[in-house]
This record gives sequence, C-alpha cells and structure tokens, in this order.
Amino acid sequence: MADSRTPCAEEVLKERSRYLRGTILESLADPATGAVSPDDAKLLKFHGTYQQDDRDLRTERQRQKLEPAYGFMVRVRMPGGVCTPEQWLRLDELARRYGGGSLRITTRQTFQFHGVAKRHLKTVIAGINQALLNTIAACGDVNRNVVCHNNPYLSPLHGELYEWSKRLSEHLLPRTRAYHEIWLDGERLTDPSADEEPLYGRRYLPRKFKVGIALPPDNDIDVFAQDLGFIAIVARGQLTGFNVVVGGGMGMTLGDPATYPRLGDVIGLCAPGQILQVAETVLAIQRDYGDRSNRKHARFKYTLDDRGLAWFKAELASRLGFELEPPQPFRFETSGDRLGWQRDGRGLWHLTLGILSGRLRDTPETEWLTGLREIARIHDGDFRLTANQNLIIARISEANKPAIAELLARHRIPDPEPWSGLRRHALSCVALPTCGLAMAESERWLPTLVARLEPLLEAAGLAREAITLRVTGCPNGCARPYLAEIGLVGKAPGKYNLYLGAGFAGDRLNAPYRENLTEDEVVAALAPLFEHYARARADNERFGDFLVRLGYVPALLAGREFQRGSQ
Ligand code: SRM
Ligand code: SF4
Repeated sequence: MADSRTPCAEEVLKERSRYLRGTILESLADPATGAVSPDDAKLLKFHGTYQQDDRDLRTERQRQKLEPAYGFMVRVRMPGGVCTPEQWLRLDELARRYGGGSLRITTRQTFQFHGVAKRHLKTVIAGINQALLNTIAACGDVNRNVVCHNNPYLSPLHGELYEWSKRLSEHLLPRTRAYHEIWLDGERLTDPSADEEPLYGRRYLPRKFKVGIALPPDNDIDVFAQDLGFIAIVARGQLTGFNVVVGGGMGMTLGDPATYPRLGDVIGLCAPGQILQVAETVLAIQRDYGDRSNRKHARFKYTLDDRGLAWFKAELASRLGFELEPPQPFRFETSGDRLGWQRDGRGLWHLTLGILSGRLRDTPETEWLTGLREIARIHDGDFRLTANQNLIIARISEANKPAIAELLARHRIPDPEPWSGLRRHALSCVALPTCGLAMAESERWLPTLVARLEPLLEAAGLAREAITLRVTGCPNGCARPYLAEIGLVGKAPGKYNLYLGAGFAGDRLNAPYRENLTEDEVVAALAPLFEHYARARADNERFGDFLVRLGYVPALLAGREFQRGSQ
C-alpha cells in the first residue's frame, strides 16, 4: 500500500496542518492584508472557502500598487440541494450584507457566496451554521456535497433518496474539531494532534471526491461524472438497490493527454442498506491508492485506469467481505430538469425556475433575490437546488399558489414556459471575474451566446428542441461540458474549443470538433449543423446522436481517447 513516490507539497501541508488548523486563526486576525497566508488559503478549502481576487480589478490595482481586491468564495454544504424557507431567508440576508448581493446555485446543488471580505468570513460561516447548514468539506480533498435526484413530482421515492444523500454526506464528513474551533468558537483542544480522523487520516484524500445519487429515467445529477455514483433501482415503486458507478470525472489539462474526462463504470449492485459501507470502502481504496505525488493525476478515475477495474473490484470485494450483485438494467432519458409548474399525485405544486448559470441577484430586469425572499416568507414547502443550476420551489399548497404566482410576476421572475429547448438546457460555470483558473468568460458570456444561437434554431424549426449546451471558462469542466451535446471550453480570452456529440442523457462523452473559436466562429460552426440536423434527423433523434451518426464526431465512451487530436 505504501507509495514510494515523493508526496507533493499539498500532502506535506495537510500532514503538518494539525487536522486542518494550520495558522488560519492567525491569518484571519492579521489586519494588514485582505488575504491569508498561501498555506492557510489551501487549508481553508477544507472549511468550505476559497481565497480569490476580483480579476476585473487586477491590472488597475497593480498599477496603483495596491494588493489585489481579495474576497472569499464561501460554499455551503447542502446534500441533495434541499433547504427550508427559514434557511433561505438567512442565506439571503448574509448574501445581501456580506456577499455583494448575490447567491449562486452551483452545479452540485448548493449555494456559493462570492466576494466575502476576510473580516466578515467568520460571521458568514457562523451565520450559515446558525441556519443549521455548514460549509465543512464543501471544498478540499474530501468527499464534497452529495448530489441527489430531487424532482419531487416524479416519484415519491425522492424523500427516501434524499435521506440517503444526507446519510452519505454525514458518514463521509471529516471529524476534525478545527472547524468548530475556528468558526464557531468551539473549545480549543490543548493538543490538536490528539484530534482524530478515523476515515481520512492526517493526509485526507489525495484529491477531491464526489458522490451522487440518480433516479432513472432522470440523470439530472450526471451520475457518470461522479467519482462514485449510485443509480437507484426501483421495482413496483420500492427502492430495491443501487447500481454502483465508479470513476467519473471531468477535469483535464489541454495538451496533456495523461488527463481526460472519464465516464464512470457501472460495476455492480448493492442493497440500500449497504450504501454507506460501499461508499466508505470505495473512498478508503482511493485514500490508500490514489496518487499523492501529482495532483493532476490524483483523482480516483486515474487510480482506476492505472490499476484496472478488475483489480478494483477484487480489492472492493475483499474489503467489503462480499461481492456486489450483477447490476440491474436501467435507462436514462435526460440529464435536464423539467422546467415550469407540475402537480403531484397529492395535489401539491412544484415550480422549477430556469436560472441561467444559477446566478441570483437583483437586476433591472429581474429581482431574483427580492422576489425569492418574498416567496420564502410565505412558502410552507421547501426549496430545491438542482445540479443544472435551477431552482425548484417545491411542495406549494393549492392555497398558496396564487400568492406565489403573484410574487413571481411582481418581481419579473421569468416564466420558463416560452424558453427555447437550448436555453432550458444551458449551463455555465462561474469563470471571470472570481475564478482564479478561468481563461475565458463563461457565466457572463452565456446569455449572449444563447441569444445568438436561438435565432438559428428558430430558423431551422428547432426552437423547442431540447439540446444541451454547457460552457466553461477553462478545461476543468465545472459545468460538466464534456457531457453536453454542445460543449464550449475556454482556452484564452474570447477563444473556445468546441466539443460535440455527447448523449442527451449524459451517458456518452462529446468529442473535440473545432479549436480556438471566437464567438462569431462558434456561431458559424454551429449554423450548418443545426440546419443539417433539422433536415436529416431520424424520428426523435437527439442532436448529439445525429452528429455521431453522420460522422461529424466519433462516439466517445473512453476518456483516454478524449485528447487525441486536440491541443
Ligand atoms: Fe469546479 C476548481 C467552481 C463544480 C471540476 N471549481 C474550481 C474552483 C474552485 C477554482 C479554483 O480551484 O480556484 C472554481 C471556483 C469558481 C468561483 O469563482 O466560484 C470552481 N466547480 C465550481 C462551481 C461553482 C461551478 C458552477 O458554476 O457551479 C461548481 C461548484 C460545485 C459544488 O457546489 O461543489 C463546480 N467542478 C465542478 C464540477 C461538476 C461536478 O462536480 O459535478 C467539476 C467536474 C467534475 C469533476 O470533479 O471532475 C469540477 N473544479 C473542477 C476542477 C477539475 C478537477 C480535476 O479533476 O481536474 C477544478 C480545478 C482543481 O480542482 O484543481 C475546479
Ligand atoms: Fe473556473 Fe474553470 Fe471551473 Fe470555470 S471550469 S469555474 S473557469 S475552474
């Protein structure tokens, strides 16, 4: 089990951090700078926060010899994306006071605050905890927010799956008391090295780890992009087990073929009651065998490809003490959300709002935050964030529906009903100005891009056709662009690589099509494809399937093939 390769700097830092304490308290207390020390910035991720700076202001501040405009991104841990109206109101208040008047729904069903000043960090994190939520393990080399199918109207199984997502999240949490000491004024251990991490150990995982639960026919959490996925198997309305999916992941580095997006493999079936043990054991195998010398090669997907699935299955069975059963058949139809009003069998209403890029802030066009705050004040159901960056106002009673509809109209919250199929299925990552890794715009570009593509679709008679579009500002893949029928990945300011042909249900990767395109070139590249699709598609044929059938791109299932031919 011992790894003879030299551990990378992050491994040494984690090991010496006294279970994630580092010198965070000292860094927070230093009034001379809006930043923390570089090592503490790395450790803070495990506490759910990233140090960033406003990249729009970088050059000007440099010119003025000022330090960068530091601010912290704070990510909430919210398994399954469910929160109550009371929690909503608390997060809304924190966002208005300390987060620049914005909340952002992420592609893992949770909220992020951006631009929190160092001096407010503790107030914000403590405030989130007061709302009975927290931020621990929302980032860092640990299990991240557990995502879960959450369309309540599709199945009464939602509640059961949601419970499993919460239990998974709890079960895989770090146990260090550093979080309570730093953010919640918990009693300080006199000897922090006596703290404990029974599952993770002192070095935690080699890299981030992601878990999700899907309920066919919806693959709305992109189960094949998770390090560890569970596909719920249902017979006669009862949950009978979970197909176990291992080794998904999106991130890659352009021009480095040793890195690639990878679809998870379905390796077997476990009983519902075995899910915690399976998750813990898979995570422990990655803890013990993941590459701790090279962070670009440290995700679980590479451990699997390096050692092989047969090795992994044998290791898993030997640690579990039993073999998984053969997987059960399943079929996914979509990776998207069903926007609009839906009524369930009990007469409750659910409204799924489409939110481009998941950004909630008041603008002259739409008072997102104000409108949703007003709704939270009268709503007696719950809110559900989706992994497609949308929002479900769930369990609205018949009596409350007119008042909620009135508030939506008053605050000009868009009715997604007339939206094009492309707009309904568009995602983008944050990118500029906050993301330190962005090479191009993403969130701020998406509305323009969609508005330029819609007339082409309209002209081709495809306005209502559901087509998945995902944009990211760099190849790390935060909006899972390699699982979109149209994926655009930022390479340099104003330049994108175009990937085409993923499965509509997120079950096939797309493939590189064109590189280094400007916005005009993206539009020009897609126009003839839309036109050809409209003219020559088979009955019910999806855009991605059409592009593969006509040979525009190959059908890619194996991640290792992905970077062949791309720069
Ligand atoms: Fe991500 C890093 C934002 C989902 C793959 N991601 C980042 C950072 C923290 C940049 C950084 O390291 O400095 C971004 C912060 C931007 C900002 O200003 O907020 C960032 N990732 C996001 C979010 C907010 C995108 C969004 O638009 O919603 C998502 C937060 C999810 C959450 O709530 O936990 C987000 N990131 C993802 C996903 C999608 C998913 O998990 O389903 C992926 C692809 C799946 C995967 O993990 O393989 C993803 N993020 C990455 C990577 C590439 C990891 C790799 O294996 O190579 C990085 C870079 C890294 O870790 O070094 C990254
Ligand atoms: Fe930043 Fe790249 Fe992730 Fe977009 S994909 S948020 S640019 S790391």
